[in-house]
Amino acid sequence: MNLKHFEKMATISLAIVLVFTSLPRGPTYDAYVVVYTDKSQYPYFRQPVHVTGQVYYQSQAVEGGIVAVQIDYPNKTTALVRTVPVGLNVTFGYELEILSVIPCDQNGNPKSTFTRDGTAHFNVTVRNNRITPREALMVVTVCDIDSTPLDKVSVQATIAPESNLGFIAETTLPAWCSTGTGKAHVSVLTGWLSLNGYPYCPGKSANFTITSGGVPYNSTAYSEPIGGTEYNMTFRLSPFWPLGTYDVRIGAFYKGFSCFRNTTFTTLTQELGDLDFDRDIDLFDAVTILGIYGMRSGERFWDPAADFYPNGKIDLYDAVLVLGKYGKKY
Ligand SMILES: [Ca+2]
Ligand SMILES: [Ca+2]
Repeated sequence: MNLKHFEKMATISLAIVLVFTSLPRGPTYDAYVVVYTDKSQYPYFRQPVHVTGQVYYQSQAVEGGIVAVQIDYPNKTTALVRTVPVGLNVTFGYELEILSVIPCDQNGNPKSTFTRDGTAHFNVTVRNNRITPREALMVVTVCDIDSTPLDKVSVQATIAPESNLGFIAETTLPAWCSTGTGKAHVSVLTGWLSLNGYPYCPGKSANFTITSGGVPYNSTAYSEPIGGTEYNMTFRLSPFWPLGTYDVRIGAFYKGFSCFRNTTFTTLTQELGDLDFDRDIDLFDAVTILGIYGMRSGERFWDPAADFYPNGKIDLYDAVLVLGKYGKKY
């Protein structure tokens, strides 16, 4: 290229840059996503955190998007990832899709009941529908019946064109988790949301049963509202999560557009036994725990926030903790 030609090219390039930067920019022509948590601060012991929001396209809240939610601990490592739909109509032609999530043993044989303080495996199959390879981050987040995250496993891999990729995720069910119907949620992302990843496709979940070693009992699985232009995701603060500020990272995908948003919430100190967070342990707290005495996880009046010695049951240990602090103020 001679110098004259270069100068001409440079002028043309500059003109193109000027034209593009002078076009109207901002939400009117872009997709964007908003996110809210139901509170900005939560008492730390096993409170539910509701994450909600909307995806906008051409200034309208739209249905049909998919939203990945990543919750990061105060130390910036990731606690959980979920992908939730915006409304019911999410049948866009996705590059990748999750074909199946099957609870199984370590060899992949289907198995749906697991014992607390043990492991649970999930056989996941993801398909690349495109004619070129795709790099994918696949995250399995396991929750108990109270939506308390129990474990998270991630696999990063290249999926060959028009091929399936299968893997078996091994997760740990802690000794304290609630028994009953748990869920394994699978997300397939372009990358971690902290690196501007977003979901390739809708998430997929599988139910399984957690027992304490005895005969499983019937419990009702939790569900989240779907429909309209809102997305919803609920999880419960784990009893052993650190106090501090958590990041809520959102990566949304709508008809070829990706968009991002972050918010935070903080967990607060709480005296165990104070069920109404009014900084004392009084008659109200005592009556409340005795009123649900004997309840098991998934039953009608079950409240994991009163399962102070977590075992999926409101029993003597929980009641003694409250009654033993009767009259205490903090
Ligand atoms: Ca109280
Ligand atoms: Ca208990």
